[in-house]
Amino acid sequence: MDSFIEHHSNSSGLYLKVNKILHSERSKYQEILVFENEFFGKVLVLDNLVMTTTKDEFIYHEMLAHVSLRSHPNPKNILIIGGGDGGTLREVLKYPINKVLLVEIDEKVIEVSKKFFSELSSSFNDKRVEVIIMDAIKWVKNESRKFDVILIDSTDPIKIAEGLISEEFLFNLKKLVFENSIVCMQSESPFYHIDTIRTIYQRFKKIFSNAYIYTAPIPTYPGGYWSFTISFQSLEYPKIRNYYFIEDLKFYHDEMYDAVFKIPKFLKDAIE
Ligand code: AG3
Repeated sequence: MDSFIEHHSNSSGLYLKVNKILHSERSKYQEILVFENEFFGKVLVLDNLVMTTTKDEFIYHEMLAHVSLRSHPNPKNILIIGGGDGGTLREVLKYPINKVLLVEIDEKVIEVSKKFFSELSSSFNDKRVEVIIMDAIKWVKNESRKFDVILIDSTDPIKIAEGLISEEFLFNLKKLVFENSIVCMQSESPFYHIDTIRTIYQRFKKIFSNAYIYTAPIPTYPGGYWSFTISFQSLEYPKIRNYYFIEDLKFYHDEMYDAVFKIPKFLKDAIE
């Protein structure tokens, strides 16, 4: 294999030259591939979809974690659904939290990340982290702990992740939130997955009482442009509610907080 292509539609996609394949296996759930690309560094691919790369992972992980964590007055207990590469975990641990629980379906993703993406996965060694290897859709049915912030860091909502945007799952998840908890889900590309975004947005609004969308540029994801859907529940609207000092940020900073919620017209029109 000297090149990798992720098809974004029948006539477009992302091309990456493969310098070297570092790992390739079929886990119980999916095809896992890690290769080296000169420009993006190491690339993690699940079922032919690019999940993260050394060069641009900071954008996705910072934007998923910090917009939510900043919005809560005092985030102490955090839940991450998916996120087996450890990138979101790394960002969450930059806060003075008590505990973060990560529920990942595929332990092989964690293993592979520990081996090839130590800059993401070293966070698994932190004492505040608990990992449960289980399908979150099943797990949520029997869980009763509550969380201040819930981050859903999944693959595209097809195949094994499809159920994570279902009403049933989101209703079950609601048992695990306090009135002022924040729930945020990665919600795909405004260019390629507008129907998915609308579905997530509408369901969030219905189940968690309000929903907002914010976006970020992510070079290796479809359209180079990504969305996140967030609910503030009784907190009602986006606002920075804590100013804990956080180190080592490369993308997110507080001056951009309000701006990321100003979404383009085509996206605004499409979700309502
Ligand atoms: N999760 C969202 C990646 C979706 C990318 N989709 C695609 N390439 N079609 C990323 C997991 C990183 N923690």
